[in-house]
Amino acid sequence: MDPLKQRFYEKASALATEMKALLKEHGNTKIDEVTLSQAFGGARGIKMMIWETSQLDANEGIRFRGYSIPQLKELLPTGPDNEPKPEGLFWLMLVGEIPTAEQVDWLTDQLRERAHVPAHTFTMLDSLPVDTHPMTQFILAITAMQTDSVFARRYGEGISKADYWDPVYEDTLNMIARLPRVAAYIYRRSFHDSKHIEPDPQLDWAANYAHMLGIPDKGFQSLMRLYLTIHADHEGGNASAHTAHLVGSTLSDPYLSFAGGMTSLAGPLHGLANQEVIKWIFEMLEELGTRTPTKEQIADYVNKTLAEGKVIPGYGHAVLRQPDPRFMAQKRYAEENLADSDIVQVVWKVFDVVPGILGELGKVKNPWPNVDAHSGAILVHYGLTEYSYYTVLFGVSRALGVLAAGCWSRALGMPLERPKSLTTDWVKAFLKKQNA
Ligand code: AMX
Repeated sequence: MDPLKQRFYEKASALATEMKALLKEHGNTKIDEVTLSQAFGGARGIKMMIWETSQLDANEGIRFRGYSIPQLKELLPTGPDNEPKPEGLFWLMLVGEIPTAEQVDWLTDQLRERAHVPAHTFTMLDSLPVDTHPMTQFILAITAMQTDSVFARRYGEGISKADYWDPVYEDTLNMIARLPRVAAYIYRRSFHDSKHIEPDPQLDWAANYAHMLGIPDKGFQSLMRLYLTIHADHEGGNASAHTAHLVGSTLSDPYLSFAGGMTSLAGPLHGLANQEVIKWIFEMLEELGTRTPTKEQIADYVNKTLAEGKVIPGYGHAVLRQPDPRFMAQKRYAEENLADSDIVQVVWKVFDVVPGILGELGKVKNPWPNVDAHSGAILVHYGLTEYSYYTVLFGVSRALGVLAAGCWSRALGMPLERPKSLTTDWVKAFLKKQNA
């Protein structure tokens, strides 16, 4: 058994035993109560799922196994630059331990060895119209690779429940290894005449993805290490993670459950917001006829967007109540590396203007920027201007978290997820009975 798999098995077996004992003693302990507003309002805040890899605090933001993003920057092994390698974050999320540089190198090698994408995936992609949205291509490609699912094969052969975690681990590593190749292929066929770039075996996972996208700048490799780390996980309740968790709970294999998660990420209120932000900024600059708008001009444009009944993309969050630390990490990166970029400066001015306006509306619970408010401007700086591709980058990163969490779900024997739904008539009858 490989060392990561062995460590995961030890950790998961210990927690599975602890979990059984905990439920035996405290299974009837209440951890939450549900209001009608929550039932009608998108289940906000209801504690109803176990997700080991990360947890979100409304004010502090995301912590991966207890570590904040600034702490990870200090603790995780880095590339030749000072940015952490996402492989290290995956290790941390899977086994709860900060890996050594040697362990991360081992994982990079593993991913390199497992990176072969089945040929029919490319044949299928090439059969699609070239202007098919990159997220649609990504979801189809993940689904096409499902023919290689170790879990689906072993389930068909008749595997014991106790062993589910093992082929799920194999699918997880294989899929993470393959996603950069597939994602880069989609980018090159969509925007660069299908002039594909072979992987570079000298590079780590994130840098190799940057290389295959065709952006040689070392700064872009460094950005990709940061980008693929900070987008990896955001606890279990967000739409993409929750969808993957729900689909996986039916014992649908990791390829199909991750593809399901990506269909959620492709929505503009979730991951697609990263394309919407830069589209909104470009449209604003076009309408104003300048690349250096004043704050007053931006405020007018924000008010116009709101008056048209639209949201300001990149702002607001269902859980966060402060500027997203993932936004702040990208701001820090931009301040250190590309403070002169005019688009980056527009993002910073928007940050000065939007929270005040959204706050004034009185209904927006979080007027602050989320992760998607900054990423596009940095990508534009490095020449990745085709914004319909941005959510694919997010998706490649999100694989690290939701697939690691999927290993835990199967190792802990998590059951089929099946909450209760109600009709409005049921609610009315319930209230009538209560008030009688
Ligand atoms: N611009 C305008 N109005 C906003 C807003 C924004 N950025 N954020 C919230 N609101 C509005 C809501 O539309 C809602 O209006 P309504 O009562 O008329 O329907 C009201 O404020 C209350 O919403 P909320 O409780 O503050 O937010 P929520 O939990 O319902 O929704 C989110 C959260 C992210 C969907 C919302 O803030 C939004 O639409 N933001 C813009 C899209 C975006 O950036 N999404 C990315 C989120 C991060 C991610 O998943 N990648």
